[in-house]
Amino acid sequence: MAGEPQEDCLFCKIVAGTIPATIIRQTDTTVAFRDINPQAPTHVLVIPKAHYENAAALAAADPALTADVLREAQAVADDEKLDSYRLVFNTGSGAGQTVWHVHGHVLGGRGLEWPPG
Ligand code: IU
Repeated sequence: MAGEPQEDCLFCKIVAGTIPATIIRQTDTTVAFRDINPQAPTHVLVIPKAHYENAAALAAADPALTADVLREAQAVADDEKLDSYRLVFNTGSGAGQTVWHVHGHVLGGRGLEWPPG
């Protein structure tokens, strides 16, 4: 069923606490944790606790939860004292998505070039 935990999903396991992560924020509906392979001084992933494959699936199923994720991304930026940051939702393997549980990358703390690679 949409939103239900998936047995083979690493981020569902982080939500469940069965694999480790450096969690920096948590709400009833979301978790924010540091990326294990940081690409910037601040690199935090914000995820809904519920399992959706990507941002579009999340938005279609649960607009309020989508807003929770976006609000938490800003809260991470505030906590990290970032006055600018990039929020990225890689969608599809061609765009670099490797984990199929929607996650927003909050990247900041250095200059970020445009266009991205
Ligand atoms: P992507 O957009 O799907 O490529 O992002 C997945 C990210 O998840 C990537 O930056 C990994 O370094 C990160 N990550 C993590 O932080 N902890 C984990 O246990 C695993 C991946 I697996």
